[in-house]
Amino acid sequence: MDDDIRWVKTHCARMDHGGCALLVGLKDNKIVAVRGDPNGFLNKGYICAKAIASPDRLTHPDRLKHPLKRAGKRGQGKWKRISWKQALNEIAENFKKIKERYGAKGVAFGAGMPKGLEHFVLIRLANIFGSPNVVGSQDVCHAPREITGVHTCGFYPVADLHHPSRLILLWASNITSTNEEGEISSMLLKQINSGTDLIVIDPRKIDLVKKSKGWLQLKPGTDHALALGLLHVIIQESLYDRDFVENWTYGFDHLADHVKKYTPEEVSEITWVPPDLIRETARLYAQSKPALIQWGNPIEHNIHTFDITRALICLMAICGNLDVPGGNVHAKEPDIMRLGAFVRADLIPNKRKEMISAYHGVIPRLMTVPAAFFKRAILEGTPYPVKGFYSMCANPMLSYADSRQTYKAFMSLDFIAAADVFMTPTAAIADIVLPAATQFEIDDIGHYGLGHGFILARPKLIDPPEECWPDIKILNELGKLISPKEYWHDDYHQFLEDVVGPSGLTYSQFVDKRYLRGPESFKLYEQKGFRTPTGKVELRLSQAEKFSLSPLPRFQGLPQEDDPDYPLVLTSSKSQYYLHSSYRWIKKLREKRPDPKVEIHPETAAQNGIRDGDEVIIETKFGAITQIAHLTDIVDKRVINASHGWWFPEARQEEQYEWKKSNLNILTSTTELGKEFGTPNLKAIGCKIRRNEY
Ligand SMILES: Nc1nc2c(c(=O)[nH]1)N[C@H]1C(S)=C(S)[C@@H](COP(=O)(O)OP(=O)(O)OC[C@H]3O[C@@H](n4cnc5c(=O)[nH]c(N)nc54)[C@H](O)[C@@H]3O)O[C@H]1N2
Ligand SMILES: Nc1nc2c(c(=O)[nH]1)N[C@H]1C(S)=C(S)[C@@H](COP(=O)(O)OP(=O)(O)OC[C@H]3O[C@@H](n4cnc5c(=O)[nH]c(N)nc54)[C@H](O)[C@@H]3O)O[C@H]1N2
Ligand code: SF4
Ligand SMILES: [Mo]
Repeated sequence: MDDDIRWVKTHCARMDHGGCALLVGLKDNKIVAVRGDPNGFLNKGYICAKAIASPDRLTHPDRLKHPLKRAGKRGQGKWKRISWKQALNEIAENFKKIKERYGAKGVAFGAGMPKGLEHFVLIRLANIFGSPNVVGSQDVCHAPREITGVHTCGFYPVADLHHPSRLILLWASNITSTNEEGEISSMLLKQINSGTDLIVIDPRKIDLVKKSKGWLQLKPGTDHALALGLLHVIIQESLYDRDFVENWTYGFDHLADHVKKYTPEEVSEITWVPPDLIRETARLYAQSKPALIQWGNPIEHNIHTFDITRALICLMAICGNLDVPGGNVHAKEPDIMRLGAFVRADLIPNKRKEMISAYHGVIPRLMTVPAAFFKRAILEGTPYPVKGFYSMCANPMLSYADSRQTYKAFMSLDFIAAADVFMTPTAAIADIVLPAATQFEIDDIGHYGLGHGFILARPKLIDPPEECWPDIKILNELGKLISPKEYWHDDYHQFLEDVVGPSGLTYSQFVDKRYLRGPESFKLYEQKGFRTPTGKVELRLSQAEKFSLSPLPRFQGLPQEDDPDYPLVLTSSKSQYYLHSSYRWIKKLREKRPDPKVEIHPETAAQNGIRDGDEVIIETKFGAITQIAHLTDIVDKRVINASHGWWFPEARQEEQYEWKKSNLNILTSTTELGKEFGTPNLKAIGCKIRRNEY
């Protein structure tokens, strides 16, 4: 070992939701090595390829290093370097001008996947400025799970991998690639290696199928039908937890009556899963105690997400798996500042009525604006015009459904500011671009606000280059210019102290401790009841009519009806080497996955004259893109699995880096949206394929 290297501890971040404890080797203000920390609370030494490559983000020659102002027409790729003072003043002037003319709600604040504490400082800035419009990716990422959970059982039921389970139902979660929201796959593997059964519910034969007792290869977008089929069997065969159902649920008879029609045979027709496999899975889930559902993102990628998540929580409940160790639990937060207080929710008491989504009648408690409604406000002025946008840690040109519409909407905005670490298709059409300092260069707190019952220390280890600033500092300084100064700190570090303050620790003591975890207590309902209007798990929602929600989970058809002109079903999954649209510019990662690949069954490929490695045109009713064929029988003959998040940093900036060529969201649309969350169909879309003949 090199004696000059100093090893320090932190947690990995911003390559996914983060969570693995790391040992980072430092030399001369540079990171020279990254390892998994064997003592890590979540990972016990595990580390992935993205984390090993993560220091390369910081030293890339093309990284943004100075504030930039658009010099030519929007999107022309011409920039002028300006000072931070000028950049912040220009943003402030534009936002104030829009506020005067259209009200504060005419400015929207956007963030993508929550990456760290800045996500909540951004919400705070919007609240203090007076805008109810924070645009997030929540409509397609976790809000359906979390908010449906709150309505059904009073909390967000998180898979508890910290205690032994008898069975894990891995439902639409490719955890060995995604480790989603800190559910680190090494924890799950440890359980399986010590005897926990695994059932995989995925249209693709993912790696973990090898270790599973059963694999349900369902048709994409039919999860609600499958879950209703499982409920049917469990109730019909009286396999449910009678004590729990009797004492702690509301509306069981309604549910029982309602699911009678979802027989395994009926459900099999819809889902392609054989009826006996549906029966066996239902029996195994009901009879293994405790059992947990590790649920993944595709349950939130179609217009029926509310029905899917409702049905899954009903399953957890009637089998007695809610809030028991090794089940799906209410993770209790440590003693830290409450989110509402941190973001100053009190300053905007009418937010729920004033935000863009109120007009569309979304489910109560959805506090970020779905992207589709945000774009309608820009393009149609419904319910009112939006003219300015601050984009941070996000790349909407790739991540919002219907990228052409996103382009059109953004090009018609009066003013856009974007903070990023690298130029992106979104930043390329902004008016001001701000260079952000990022993981390893900033003091940060991980997992705040995610509902997993812990926060992680991510201290600054090295200095950022040139003029890069932490997002929290940018927001703190911008806040002073566009809103009353008393809500902002002299030194932005105070925000970190504010969060950990109630625990009695300073930020630096928290760093020494590495993480804070809430108390491990279960079955809190036995003392206090469930935090729902009836005090019970609401299998039938008692206030459904009041909020125009369906009282019972339904099957209302496929996300998109079958269409013979588009005979294949398009789905997608995240790449293990990238985070959404990020980091195609990191050489070590690009070498591992140089192209956007689309998985096609060999027979389907042959029928369409496609060979392995061919460039393939994928076409839906909404658009066409090209990706590279990868022939594999891990997908069904009727399904293709395409890559998400592709743009080409090596392409020309004035063409926004070929954002249309392989971008999955050229194939999606916002014409049909789920009513409760404004969720578009990102998956289960009819498509056809052909070889690109040039
Ligand atoms: N079709 C389709 N669409 C999808 C999905 C899908 O599966 N299919 N997935 C959806 C989901 S689940 C999500 S969460 C969203 C994600 O949507 P986004 O969050 O918009 O996607 P990212 O590519 O992660 O964009 C993050 C940007 O943040 C920048 N960045 C990284 N670190 C920092 C930092 O410290 N500071 C700043 N200022 N910037 C930083 C990166 O360079 C990158 O440009 O996409 C959604 N869209
Ligand atoms: N490497 C990496 N890690 C990530 C991310 C990333 O971009 N890259 N993104 C982060 C974010 S923001 C999120 S939200 C999570 C998402 O991570 P996951 O929850 O794992 O989501 P996906 O990778 O989109 O899909 C998971 C699995 O669902 C399957 N699937 C596709 N369609 C369907 C369907 O209709 N029904 C069912 N049952 N299964 C289906 C796919 O084949 C895939 O194997 O990962 C986080 N971690
Ligand atoms: S799984 Fe996620 S948190 Fe863990 S090392 Fe990889 S990128 Fe980092
Ligand atoms: Mo996400």
